[in-house]
Amino acid sequence: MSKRIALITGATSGIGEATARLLAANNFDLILCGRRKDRLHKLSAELATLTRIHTLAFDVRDQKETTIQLTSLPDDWKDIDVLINNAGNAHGLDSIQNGSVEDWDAMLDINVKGLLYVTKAILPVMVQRNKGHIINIGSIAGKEVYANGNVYCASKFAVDALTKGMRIDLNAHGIKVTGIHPGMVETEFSLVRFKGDTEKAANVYKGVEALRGEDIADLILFAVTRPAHVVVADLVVLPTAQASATVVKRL
Ligand code: NDP
Ligand code: 8X3
Repeated sequence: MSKRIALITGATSGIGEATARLLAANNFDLILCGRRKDRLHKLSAELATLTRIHTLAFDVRDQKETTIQLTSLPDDWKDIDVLINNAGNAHGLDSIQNGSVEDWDAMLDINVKGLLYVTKAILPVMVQRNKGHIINIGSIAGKEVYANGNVYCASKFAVDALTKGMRIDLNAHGIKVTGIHPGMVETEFSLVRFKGDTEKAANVYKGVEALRGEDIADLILFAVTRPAHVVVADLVVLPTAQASATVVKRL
């Protein structure tokens, strides 16, 4: 199969970074996105020995900037085959009565509206070509609500609904849409959720062999390498030690 182009949001860390590494080694040219330019440049330099890399630094909350960056790609980067909507985070873990509006805005603006802004900018070319594949990274938090998860869960339930809606609306255009919903993955996720508190972040994974970014990258590679007539619609993936959002066997 000839090389395809994949765009990954949130490629500077965790699941996105692991996916960039795996796809670079598996016949994909890559557009890597994130806000941290230093990390984008470092990853780009590393992966450029394997494939063509283009980097874009922007904040998915900024609709204007997102649209400008994604619609002014050079001609040889415009035909994006795979869009991986991965950028996102939890901000805070508070009850609804104690939650901060700033955290709520961050989660809804990044995880939901940011995903929509990116998708809107990429879709016209996919629709015109009548082909493409969108992978949305949801979460077990988009399948089950847990204590203090409120707005993060709502944002990931929205990702689940948008994934289903996209699959229906894009059906006529032959565009595949996949939802991948991980449980605990040890990345910078908890560090962001707890605003840089390394101890709280480390406690989340204490006594558990959590998933790694590479485990999710593996599923993404599986989904994007199925034959043309097959779409992986919806995947929930948990560490073996996790039975649900809150039932976790710890050593
Ligand atoms: P990380 O914190 O390691 O990575 C998050 C990525 O998102 C970073 O590359 C970050 O890049 C990017 N990002 C965050 N905010 C913005 C923004 N405003 N604009 C552009 N990019 C942004 O976490 P994960 O790899 O774990 O998270 C990736 C996805 O997986 C998220 O959607 C998360 O909700 C989901 N997920 C994670 C789970 C986990 O347990 N870790 C479980 C289930 C789902 P930068 O800061 O450079 O902009
Ligand atoms: C991250 C998984 O359940 O820790 O989406 O919020 S959870």
